[in-house]
Amino acid sequence: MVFNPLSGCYEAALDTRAFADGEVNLNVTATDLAGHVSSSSTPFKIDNTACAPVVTYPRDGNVVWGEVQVTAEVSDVHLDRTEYCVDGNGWNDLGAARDTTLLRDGEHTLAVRALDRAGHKTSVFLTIVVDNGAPSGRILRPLPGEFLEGRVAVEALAQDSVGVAEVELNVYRLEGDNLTLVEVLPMAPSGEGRHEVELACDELPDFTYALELTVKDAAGHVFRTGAVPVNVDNHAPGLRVLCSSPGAVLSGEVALEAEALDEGGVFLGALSCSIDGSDWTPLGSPWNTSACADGPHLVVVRAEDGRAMPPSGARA
Ligand SMILES: [Ca+2]
Ligand SMILES: [Ca+2]
Ligand SMILES: [Ca+2]
Repeated sequence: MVFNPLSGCYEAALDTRAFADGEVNLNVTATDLAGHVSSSSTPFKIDNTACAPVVTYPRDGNVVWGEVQVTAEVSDVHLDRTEYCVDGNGWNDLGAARDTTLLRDGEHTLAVRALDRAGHKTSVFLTIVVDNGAPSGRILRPLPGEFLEGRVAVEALAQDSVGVAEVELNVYRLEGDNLTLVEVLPMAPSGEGRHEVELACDELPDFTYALELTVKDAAGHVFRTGAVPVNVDNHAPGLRVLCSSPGAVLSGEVALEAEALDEGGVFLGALSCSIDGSDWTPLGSPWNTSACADGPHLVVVRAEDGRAMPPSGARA
């Protein structure tokens, strides 16, 4: 060591970078001309390395909701503290949970910084996506109570302030108030929030069903519409005239009777008849043939189901 007359001290430069970070002892020994020796030891800390925080949650681009606990790993022998900050609005201790419901849904900047006792400070920045709002949606078509047959395009609107992750159509068989799940169909986006799927009504027994839309967002929030009832009817009713046969000779008062059946037996409407092209009247009232001229007449009996399928007729 070299004596500095200005400071009155012996001095020597010490390059701490030659030592590992940590606690060290500095020993100084002084020897006089007579050979007397005196020494002293001074502990001190060396820290040449800045902290490097690694954020373990949330990760860059993660969708978060509710209360979030930011976690990070920091390796530093003289770590002072680790803090985080959202959108530059004040630093919080890493142990303090963040209530994301106080933030608007969407992208935010999360900064995490670690400080050591040597004054090193390192920050990392990442983007988080806050999503606390539930999605919404509705079935655009078919309409409630609509009669369906064959292959039907079901169209729905699904929306979320951040993003829709999944849209499904639940198909239930509807008996009274009882819903029995028949199938779940994933719906594909078709632009501007619209989603579509083809419903194979021709593979379903004729009956009343209920359609329900399920919309999920990336945060796992689920929205369900109410059940929309629809009627699947793929078959026109069948009809058999009981009172007469084609070409029969009739006289006096004739009771026109017929038997109608509809697939599933659920959508059969009233029977009606028309004589010689007259207006349709309910079947059941007797036909007084004496009011008609002798000779051939055309009797058409009609059965309708709820969908008002093209009539199935029988003639006499
Ligand atoms: Ca350090
Ligand atoms: Ca949402
Ligand atoms: Ca039918």
